[in-house]
Amino acid sequence: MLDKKVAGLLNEQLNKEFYSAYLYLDFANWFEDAGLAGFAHWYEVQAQEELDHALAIRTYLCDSGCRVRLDAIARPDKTFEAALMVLEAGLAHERYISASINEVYAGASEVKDFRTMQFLDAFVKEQGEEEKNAEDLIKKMKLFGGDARSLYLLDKDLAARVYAPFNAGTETNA
Ligand code: OFO
Repeated sequence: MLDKKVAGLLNEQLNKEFYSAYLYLDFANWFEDAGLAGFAHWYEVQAQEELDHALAIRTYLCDSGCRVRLDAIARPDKTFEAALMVLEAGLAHERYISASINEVYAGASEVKDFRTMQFLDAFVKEQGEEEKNAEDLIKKMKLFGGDARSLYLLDKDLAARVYAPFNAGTETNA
């Protein structure tokens, strides 16, 4: 059985992961509308990964004897005038999620819940990678986004992203 506060923090994180999936699908919709199908695909894959994160937390909570609560998912309400703004919002969101994961980790550490800390290690690592991916996208857009031909090639490049299931060591991802 998990500490009540740790279980609550994990449940909140689960809902944030569902929101992340929703947000990235909204980004994908923006790029579809802008005619950049490769960027749209990239964010669709990202949304799938976010669902993996949510499901991994759900499995962990269930396996720990906790009742999972699903909250309403807020409607992504940002409007963007340029692709770079979308990418920058993506980086800001990843930084927010990293801070949130760190808070859950700190909560687990406070009550010496080493099992939960170990479970979260994969999330801490994943956040590092996702922040870097978001930063790289911004750099590429700044380098190539101003030229139509280069943007076309970058879009093609992003269309090649392959979905790789997240493995947090839970049954969902086995
Ligand atoms: Fe859930 O991986 Fe980043 O946000």
